[in-house]
Amino acid sequence: MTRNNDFRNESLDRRQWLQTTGLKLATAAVGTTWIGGCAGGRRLNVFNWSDYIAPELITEFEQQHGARVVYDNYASDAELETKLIAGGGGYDVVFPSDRAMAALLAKQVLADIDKALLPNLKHLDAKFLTPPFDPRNQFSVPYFWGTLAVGIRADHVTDTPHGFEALFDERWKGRITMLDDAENVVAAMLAHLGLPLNSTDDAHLAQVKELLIQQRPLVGSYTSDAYKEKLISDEAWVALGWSGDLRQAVDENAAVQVVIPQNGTMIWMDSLAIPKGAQHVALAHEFINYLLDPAIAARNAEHVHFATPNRAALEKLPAELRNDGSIYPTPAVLDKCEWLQDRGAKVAKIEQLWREVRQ
Ligand code: N2P
Repeated sequence: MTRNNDFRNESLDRRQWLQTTGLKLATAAVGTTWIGGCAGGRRLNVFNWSDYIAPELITEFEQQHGARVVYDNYASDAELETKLIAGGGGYDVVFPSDRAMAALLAKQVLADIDKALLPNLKHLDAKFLTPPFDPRNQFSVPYFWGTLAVGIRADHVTDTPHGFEALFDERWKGRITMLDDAENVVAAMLAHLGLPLNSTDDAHLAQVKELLIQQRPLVGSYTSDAYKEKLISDEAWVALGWSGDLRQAVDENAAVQVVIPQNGTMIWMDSLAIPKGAQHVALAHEFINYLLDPAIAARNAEHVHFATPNRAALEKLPAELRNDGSIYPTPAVLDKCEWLQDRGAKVAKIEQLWREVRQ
């Protein structure tokens, strides 16, 4: 079968969005709380994925806007969803994935974005706007996009893989890390098996479960926020991860290489959003608008090495980053990638599978 971006079961809206993105048509644990310096009585509570912003941008924002940023990290959409749905956290800005947006909107836990307060919205590439999960960008502003990829230590794994296969290689027993994320891991495994990565077919999921249970003795750890450091320190030699995190590791240690599976992988986009009940809505908009500023967004992209949806920022990036296929995959590879769909109640099957693998 061919795996492509033809979402046969999806609404026209989603297909149109994917086509508009050009991504098809191109051939198509809560971490440390860190309180920065500063100043003023204004406070912004930010809840973001780990390693997902250039730290100095927080400090600069605090200085420029006379505010104090309280910054917490998380490592999975599930963590964010649980917190917001329980009404906890007191956060003003969060970073849900496309898949999480659907779940959070269904639970009505996000506040409206006031576009009048975001003059820098105009810098976003139109192909990333009006996504199917939020067709008028009423609740979300694109932040970064990327893929599911494999990081390797090329000083040990010398026969460079083309896809996910190194994750199952007995030679790397104990040196393999997997994301601790049911939907992402199952999507990667379905892609590895040549199956549609959104499948919830029982026979397909049974194959995935068997594969993951067979792989389990090889896995050194299941982690969504420590694999970068483990690759850098040589503790891990093969890691399933998100593209930018893996590419950050390359900057720290040239022995690390990023493998974007050439037969296709999951593509995703994270957004900036404001939870309902946020206490600092005006400052949240200032922060979002700041992150959309082309110079700021370019510096952020240079640091995190995820792909920017900000057209003006992209133009500012050094050519070697704009042309880096581990950050911006080639059109031929993108054409084989798929977005995760919101599969509603069927996700329970994937969560159950994951519990059985992780028990
Ligand atoms: C950052 C991971 C963000 C990508 N460490 C997952 N959506």
